[in-house]
Amino acid sequence: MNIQTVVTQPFSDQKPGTSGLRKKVPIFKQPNYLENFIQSIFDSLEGFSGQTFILGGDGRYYNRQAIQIILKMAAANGVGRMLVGQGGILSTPAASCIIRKNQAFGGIVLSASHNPGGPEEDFGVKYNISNGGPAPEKVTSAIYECSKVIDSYKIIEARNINLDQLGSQKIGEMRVEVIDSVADYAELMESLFDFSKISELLRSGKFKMCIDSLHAVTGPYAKNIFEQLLGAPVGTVQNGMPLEDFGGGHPDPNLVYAHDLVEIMFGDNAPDFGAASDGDGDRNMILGKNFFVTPSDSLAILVANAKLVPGYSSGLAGIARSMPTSAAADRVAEKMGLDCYETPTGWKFFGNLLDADKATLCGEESFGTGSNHVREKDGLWAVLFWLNILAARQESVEDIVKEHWKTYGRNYYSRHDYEGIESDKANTLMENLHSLLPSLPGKQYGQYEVRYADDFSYTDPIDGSISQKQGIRIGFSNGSRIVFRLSGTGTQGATLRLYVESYEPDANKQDQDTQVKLSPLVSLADEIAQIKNITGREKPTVIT
Ligand code: VG1
Ligand code: CO
Repeated sequence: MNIQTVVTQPFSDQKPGTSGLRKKVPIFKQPNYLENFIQSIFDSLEGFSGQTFILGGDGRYYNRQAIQIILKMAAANGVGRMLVGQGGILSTPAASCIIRKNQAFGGIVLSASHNPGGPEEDFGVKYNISNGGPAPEKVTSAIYECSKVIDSYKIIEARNINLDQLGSQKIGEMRVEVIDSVADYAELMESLFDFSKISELLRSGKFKMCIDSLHAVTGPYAKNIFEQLLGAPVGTVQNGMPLEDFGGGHPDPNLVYAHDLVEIMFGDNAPDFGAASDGDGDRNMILGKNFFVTPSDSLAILVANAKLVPGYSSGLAGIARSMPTSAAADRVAEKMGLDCYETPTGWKFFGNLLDADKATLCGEESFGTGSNHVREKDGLWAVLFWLNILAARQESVEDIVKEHWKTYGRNYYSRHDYEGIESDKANTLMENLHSLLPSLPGKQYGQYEVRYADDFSYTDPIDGSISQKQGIRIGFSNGSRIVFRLSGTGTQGATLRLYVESYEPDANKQDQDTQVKLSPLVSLADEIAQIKNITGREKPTVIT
């Protein structure tokens, strides 16, 4: 075996964010940049010699090259066996599934999720631990610490592996198994949902749906599950071929970036059901005929209807949502007598709750929903959950949501993103807000009286770890709330996220336009945080 030890110097910017290390491709392609980070992962781990790891990505530009480098480094670092998705493809939830199924030591997932791909766009690396979930903060901090002092990395001199051919190959002493990217995941889905009932619905001819994979990783998964296993007509999955640049699009399933699907679902003769997922397949957007389901409502509806789904019909241990997610799910949990946990943004915070069986379903406002079946959020899982509910209830998406609001009240909800603002302006805005916090409680702004104002801090109920500064929340006495935080996944400047929520229990007032309903709160958010003044932006980049 020809192991080389290559001398290197640390890069100062390899601190993982909300979900892994994300940078522009030219940064990742600098000599030693990817290598340093991968070596830092191995340096931070103990006891992995001879063990199994999982490797794959969302197929974006640089995926295949990075995989070849990582395979050679893994072999040089003593990994025993590496399972790689065919063609280098693994969706984030499939990677989680495969780590768990094979009791692997961990996995490396190459993705910048919903960020664009291409030679000048984004690339990313995430490390997942043996439970299949994103590395918790203590692991990512350890990786970062290693990246600051690294002086060499190990790599083996070997031929490239053929990533397209299924089966076992060898690099040095390490076995590389190229595996079917879809099979294990599809099998898991089949074990959770009533495939025969869903299939009946999809074949009935009375129900039409459209799935948009946005030229990202879910294409092969969606085609296999919906068109082959469930018998939906060929063509149900659109933009189903993963492309290195996602066809020039932004693989983010929201009303702005999934415009092809939005046009179809809000056009004449719209299908009954529509869904899209993101670059790495862990997000979902759910649409009905001329109807958008907010992700926060979606979580609440899945919880309320879980008894209709075989994998969850025996009951839920509890639920969890990220702090900026609306309280819609809390209202269901309260009625059902379930514990409801509020965590910081990012799926890594759900891992301990899922492992300890404190929560069964989890969700984030950012189009993320999932359960204890894996340790990542899962886009197609959410689509199947919805289809299972639709097949069981035989009602439209819109009727189900409106019925839900009648029972539990409606949490009007919206997120306003200001993307790519200058970092120092974003920091000034957050610092100003921070210093205002003590003076806010009790203050009256028109009809709104501030009940609390704080910077969210979370103590993990399982391991006691504390995560501070997770977003500024201002709550009002009428149940409304505004939240401010800076994104931890962007690669250019800063992204300010403003989350606005207002609760409406009166069934006669649940049909208002969301932006109209929330506009007084949005103005108030601007008044308190001085968004326009400080950022110079007249309006947000994306509203969902
Ligand atoms: C965003 C979302 C967050 C999500 C994260 C990763 O983070 O707000 O809810 O968990 O992306 O999702 P931020 O820090 O930019 O707000 V994904 O689909 O990128 O793995
Ligand atoms: Co994602």
